[in-house]
Amino acid sequence: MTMPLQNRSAFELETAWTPATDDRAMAYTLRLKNNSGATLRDFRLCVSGPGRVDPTTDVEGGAVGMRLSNFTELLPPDGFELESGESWTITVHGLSWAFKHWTDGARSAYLAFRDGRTLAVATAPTRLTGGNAPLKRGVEFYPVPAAPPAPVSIIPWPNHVSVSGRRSVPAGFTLVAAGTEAEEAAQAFTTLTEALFAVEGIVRPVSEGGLPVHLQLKGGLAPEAYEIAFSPASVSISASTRSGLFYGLVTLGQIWRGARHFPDAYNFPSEGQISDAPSMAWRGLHLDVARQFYGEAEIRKLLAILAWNKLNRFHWHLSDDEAWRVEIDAYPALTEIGAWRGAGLAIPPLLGTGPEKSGGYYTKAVIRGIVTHAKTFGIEIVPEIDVPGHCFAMQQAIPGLRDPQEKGSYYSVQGFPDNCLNPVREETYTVLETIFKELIELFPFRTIHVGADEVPIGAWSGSPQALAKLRDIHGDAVAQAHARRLNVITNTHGADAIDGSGAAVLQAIFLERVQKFLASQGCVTGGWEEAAHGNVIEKEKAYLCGWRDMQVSAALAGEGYSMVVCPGQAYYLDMANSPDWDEPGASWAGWSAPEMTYAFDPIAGWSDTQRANLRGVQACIWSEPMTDRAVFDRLVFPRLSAVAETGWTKKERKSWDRFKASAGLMPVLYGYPLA
Ligand code: TNX
Repeated sequence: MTMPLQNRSAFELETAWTPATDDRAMAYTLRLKNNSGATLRDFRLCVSGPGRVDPTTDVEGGAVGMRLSNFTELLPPDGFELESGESWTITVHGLSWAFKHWTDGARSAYLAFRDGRTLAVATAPTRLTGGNAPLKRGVEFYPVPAAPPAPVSIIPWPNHVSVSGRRSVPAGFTLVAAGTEAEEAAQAFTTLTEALFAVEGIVRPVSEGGLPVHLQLKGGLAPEAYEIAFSPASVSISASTRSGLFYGLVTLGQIWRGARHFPDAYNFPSEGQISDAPSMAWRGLHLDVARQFYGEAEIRKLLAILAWNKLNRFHWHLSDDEAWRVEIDAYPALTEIGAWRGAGLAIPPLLGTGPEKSGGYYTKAVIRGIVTHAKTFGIEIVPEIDVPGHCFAMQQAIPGLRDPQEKGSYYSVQGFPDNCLNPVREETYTVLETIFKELIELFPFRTIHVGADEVPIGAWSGSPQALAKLRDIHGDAVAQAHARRLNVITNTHGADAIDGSGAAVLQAIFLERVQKFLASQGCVTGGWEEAAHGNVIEKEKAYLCGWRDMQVSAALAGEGYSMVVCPGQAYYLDMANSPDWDEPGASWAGWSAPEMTYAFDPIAGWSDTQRANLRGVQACIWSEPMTDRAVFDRLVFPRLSAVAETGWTKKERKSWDRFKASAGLMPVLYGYPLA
């Protein structure tokens, strides 16, 4: 069919969600409207977005064609023609999980034809049947009250504040640094304020009215601790490290911004002291750049935002089923193939990306620059290569990884087939060790996160090599039981619990070897909590991220694992802000309003022994619902700062009212206003 030059609305897709009731199944309705002026025939409608059509579902009005995770082709009946001005309606009655929010449904759609051509379809956000509330995206507005609970604006709140007096707000600060550390801290703060608030001129010369700020090292303070002393004519900051001086400057910058922008509400003190130190050593943010790609500029600004929140770890999720994002010299195909999605490519459009080739990766030069930039801001970067599960993209790029005799299929919770590296094949380790060596050279923090999450219970159940190994270790019965899992779809409604299964035994073989290898290179190994299965990793050379159930994190801490806690129900910033349809975001772990994230105590009820194994806290941004940047803003801010305050401020000094009164002053990544 030849179409005239298209404008985007020649084809439109409207989708609607009707929840199940006692007497009616769920219904996900997709209505394709042809406004093109020509008859449409011989086409497939391709959609993607977080929600997934159940492989065994009933579909009215059409059929399900090719399907991979959330990419779905919908096929009209044979010989079907869609006249201009007409609509084609398909109703799907089975999904892997019920929709809850407007970002759950199709976020992109296109028409595909036999000759490989595609045509864009304008895709409206999914509507809740009967609902018409405006859909939320963009940054929530947190007004500064006329009389805030605290006289100075600081997030995270310091542990001792005793300031008084009031002076007119200085135009900015002139940094007076004594010694290398102080000079570096002054330079880092100048870079930071330029990245976040260039026009404000927080750092400025005396000739422009800068108030002198003296920076000096002083012995005896904890690594990130600092002290600030105010006097009418100057300020001085002392710390025992460069990071401490830098954090003192951040606090001072925040006080200044509060008083500068809201002079009637916030104060710039003329007397008194602040002395401060973090309560947790690891204060992190995890970002998934596989599901959606974020370019260098976005990462750099995000790192500046972390620094302004006194967060000091960036966990960079560089690989997943949907993409591979880091340049590896030994395997150029990883980025040539694995970094891109599109119609006709090895990885189809997913999670709202369109038919055009889209995606990207970080070159080694870009990574080196980002690592240095982060270090300037006191942030260490932990790269994650998610193995042995979540490897669909990697396997597309390096096809020989599968056991050649392997047959049948198993599926991951996100609906990817056979996405796990095989633990009993030497090729797996040859490839991985090569990749890790290149990563170690790029990331000087020498901490490598290896994922280990969400391996399906049927993983490797069709691999003769894996089954033979299971038989060797645990006997025939265990191997046979595992073989019976082949082609059994297990986890469409949630991740499999694999503890004690054949898959867990095989995963443990893998992790033991990978962790030993990383230790031999002088590296700490990070893993998600499932890396504890089989209890094979050396605890003193590893840490785990506890993400599902806080009891599991507490128990693992009790067993001696060093824990970073990032509970899905409160610290997963992809979860929606409320249960309402008009909110964007995911729902599998529930929802969390900013106040709930703020109030959440991740170590409530932990014993002293368990607390001794707490490394810290981490917010996690998973990117499935981040199909537009305004959604990112809505989901991440100010909950990121809420987690930061829990990591820094002692529990008894936290106050939501005080936090809320300053939250509107914190920087955001894109700055879309709430719409
Ligand atoms: C679970 S958390 C996952 C991710 C998803 C996330 C979405 C974890 C270790 N695995 O693959 O992106 O849920 O919330």
